[in-house]
Amino acid sequence: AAPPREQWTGQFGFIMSAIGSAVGLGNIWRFPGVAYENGGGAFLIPYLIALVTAGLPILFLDYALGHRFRGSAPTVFRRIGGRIGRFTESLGWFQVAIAFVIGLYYTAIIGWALSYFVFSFDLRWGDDPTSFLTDEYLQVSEPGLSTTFVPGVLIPLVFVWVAVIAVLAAGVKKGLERANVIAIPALGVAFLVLVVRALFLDGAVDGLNALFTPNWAALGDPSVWIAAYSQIFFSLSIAFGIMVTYSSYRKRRANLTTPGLVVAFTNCSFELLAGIGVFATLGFFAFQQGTTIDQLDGITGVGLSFMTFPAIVSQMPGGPLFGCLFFGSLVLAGFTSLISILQVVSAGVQEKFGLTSRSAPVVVGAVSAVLSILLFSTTTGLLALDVMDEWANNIGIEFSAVVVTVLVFWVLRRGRELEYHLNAVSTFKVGRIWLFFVAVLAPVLLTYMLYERIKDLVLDGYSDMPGWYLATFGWGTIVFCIIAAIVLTAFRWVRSPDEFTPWPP
Ligand code: MET
Repeated sequence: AAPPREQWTGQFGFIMSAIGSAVGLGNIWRFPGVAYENGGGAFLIPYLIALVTAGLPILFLDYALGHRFRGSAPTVFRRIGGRIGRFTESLGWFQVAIAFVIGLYYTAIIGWALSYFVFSFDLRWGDDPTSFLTDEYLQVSEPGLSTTFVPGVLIPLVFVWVAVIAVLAAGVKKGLERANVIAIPALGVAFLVLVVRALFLDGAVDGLNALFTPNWAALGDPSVWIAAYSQIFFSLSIAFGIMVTYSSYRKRRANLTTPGLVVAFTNCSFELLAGIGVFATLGFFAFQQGTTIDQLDGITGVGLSFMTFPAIVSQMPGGPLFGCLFFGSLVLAGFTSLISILQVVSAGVQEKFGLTSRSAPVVVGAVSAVLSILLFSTTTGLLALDVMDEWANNIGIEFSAVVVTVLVFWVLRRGRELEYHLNAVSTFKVGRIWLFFVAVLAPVLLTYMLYERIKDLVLDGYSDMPGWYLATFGWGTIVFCIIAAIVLTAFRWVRSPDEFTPWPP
C-alpha cells in the first residue's frame, strides 16, 4: 500500500505556508501599479468589496474542498462529482494547467529579481536602467519566438528551478513547510525595514497622496472592478488549485475558517504596505526629478520593479542596501508562492499517475523548467510574459472560479454539506451569507466581468501587440489549458486515488 497522505506539522506550519503562498510577486510587483491605474484611493473600495464578497468566500470554499475531499485538485473534483466524477475531474486539471502556465513565467520574474539582487551591490544598471533592462539584461527583440538565449537570464532561471524542485521533493513538512517557516519571517523583517526607510525619504508624502487620492469616476468603469477581483484572486492564491491542495494536507480535525481570516488579513495588509512603500519611494523619485508622479513613466508591472526602482536606488543614499532589501523581498515572496504553485501540478500528476512524492516534483519540475527556459530566457521572453499573465489571470482564473461555484453549488448542490464541513471544527462559523456570496453573487458578478473583459480583449486587443501574437500567447494559453484538462482527464488512473488518500473518510 502507498504511504499515508503527507501532512503539515500543525496549524502554525499551515498558516505560514498559506501566507507564503498568498504573499508573492502579486503583492509587491502587481498591486501598487494596479491600484494606481485603477482609481488610486478609490480602488480600495472595489478591492475591499472583492475581498469580502468573493475573496474570503472562495478562500473558504477552496479550504473546504481540499480538506473534505483530501486530494489535489483533480482528485477533489473527481470525488465531489460522484457519478459524473469522470467529467468533473477535468475542472481540477484546468486549474492544474493554469497553475502550470503561471509557474512558467512566475519563475522568470523571480530569476530576474535574483539577478537584480546581485546587481544592487554595485548598481550595475548604471545611469539608464530602462535600456539596461531591455537592451543589456533581457536583450528584448520584436514579438515572435526567438531561439537566441540570454545567458544572464538563463542562469538564475535554472537556479530557481533547481531550488524549487529540491524543496518540493523534500516533501510537505521537510520541504514546503520548512522553507516557509524560514523565509516568511525573514521577508516580514526585510520588507518592514524597506517600507519604514521609504517613508522617511523626501517626497514620500506626495507619493502616498498620489496612491491614495481617489478618482471616484473610476468606480463606474467595469474594468476597474475586474482588476480588483482579479487582483484578489491572484493575491489570495484562490480558484486555481493552490488552496485546495494546501488544505488537503491539514489534519482531519482542523479549524479552517479562522486561519483563513488570518491569512487573508496578513496578505491584504502586506499588499497595502507594499503600496505604501512603493509609492513613498516613487514620491521621492518625482521629488528628485522636480516633477509629479503622474508625469513618471513605468510605474506598473515589470517597469516598476525593474526600471523605475533601479533608477531610484541609484539616486538614494544607501541605495545598494535598499536595492538588496527590495529585490531580496521579491525573491523571498516570489519563491514561497512558486513552491505552492508547482505543488498544485506536482500533486495532481502524482496522484493520477501513481508517482511518489519525490519523483512527481522532479518529473513535473523538469518539464516545466524546460518550457520556462525556452519561453523566457530568450530575447522574446518579456513580451510573452506580459500577455500570458494578462490572460491567465483575467480570463483563466476568473473562468475557473465561475465554473467551480456553478458546479459545486448548482449542479452538484453540495453547499450545505460544505457549510457543515467548514463549521464542524472552525471557531468562525459561516452561514447563509457565505452561501449567498459564494453561490450567487460571485458567479453572477464574475460571469458579467468575464464577458466584459473578453469583449474588450477581442475588440481592442492588448497593448498594441499584433493579433497573431495575442492569439498565440493569450488565447492560446486558455486553449492550452482546456486541451490539457480534457487530455489529462482522459488518461486512466494508475491507482485509485482512494488508495493513497483514503476515501470516504
Ligand atoms: N498569491 C501569489 C501572489 O500574490 C500568486 C499566486 S502563487 C504563484 O503573487
